[in-house]
Amino acid sequence: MRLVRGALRAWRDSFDCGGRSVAMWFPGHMAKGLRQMKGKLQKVDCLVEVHDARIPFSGRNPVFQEALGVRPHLLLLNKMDLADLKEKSRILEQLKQEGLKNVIFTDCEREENIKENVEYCIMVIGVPNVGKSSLINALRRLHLKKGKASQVGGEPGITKAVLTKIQVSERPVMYLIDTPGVLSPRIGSVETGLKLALCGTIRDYLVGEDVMADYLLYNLNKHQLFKYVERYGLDAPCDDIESVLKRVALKLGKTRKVKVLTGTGDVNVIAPDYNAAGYEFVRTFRKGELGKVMLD
Ligand SMILES: Nc1nc2c(ncn2[C@@H]2O[C@H](COP(=O)(O)OP(=O)(O)OP(=O)(O)O)[C@@H](O)[C@H]2O)c(=O)[nH]1
Ligand SMILES: [Mg+2]
Repeated sequence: MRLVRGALRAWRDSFDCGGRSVAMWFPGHMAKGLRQMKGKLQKVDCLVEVHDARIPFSGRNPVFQEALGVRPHLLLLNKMDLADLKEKSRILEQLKQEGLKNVIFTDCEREENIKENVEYCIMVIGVPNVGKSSLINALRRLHLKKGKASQVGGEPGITKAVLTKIQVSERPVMYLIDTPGVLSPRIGSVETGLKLALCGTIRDYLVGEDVMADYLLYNLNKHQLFKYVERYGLDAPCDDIESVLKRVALKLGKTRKVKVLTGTGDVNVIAPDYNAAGYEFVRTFRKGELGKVMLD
């Protein structure tokens, strides 16, 4: 009942990025990766661009189209298990208007959702941490029953160079080329940057855990995803990040003892560790435990 009342409350309907600017989010290995990708293009029949299904429109790299657009292009929206796809047809229609007709949704943590490809040598491209290497490993496991060929990890920048081709199927013989995630050198807006950061595509410290946690809270409330209320023992949904992180910190024991000097002597007070709480909040969201989202 409390939740329903909360849901009728007015939440922020836009997010104040507080005068932040789009920081330098384009490390050197990405420029090198893009050069290597162009160099391999002659041997490639088709491109598979992997992107995060929670942000089908935000943060895709236009440079891929400019530099590699001479090959057929398939857009694979991965991590569908974390995305709210109620409006899938709207998303597909809008992508079609942008010229993207070949779009499939996948979940690389569960193999049955991986569609079969019929090409021979395919380059897998996309922004960091969307699941390019996971896709290659999952296809190889599925078709060849073979173990991991490409390293996977929960942080952006795991694959640092264009790898040699990896076989993923026997009939037809098919190879995939794994590539490093390459971010757009021109990220449109701070909000796009925040979406990319929440999806784990940009390193957290470049954006700041505090603003990411606040942007997450803004999104959860906007979409009335109130799982966080019960999980962290709040009385009702709340749009104030400091109050929420305080509850997160107390619930998870992320607190520090701080000595406070008063007129009558020193006292120890328990102070919440807001940074640690913010990190936990975002990490829990990334695992899908605060609900499925659509950030675009
Ligand atoms: N929930 C969910 N997680 C996924 C899925 N696919 C990949 N992941 C996770 O996403 C993270 C990134 O996966 P990678 O395969 O390393 O991503 P990448 O695109 O190769 O990343 P870079 O090499 O850094 O560009 C890992 O923690 C994977 O376990 C998926 O379909 N669903
Ligand atoms: Mg990788």
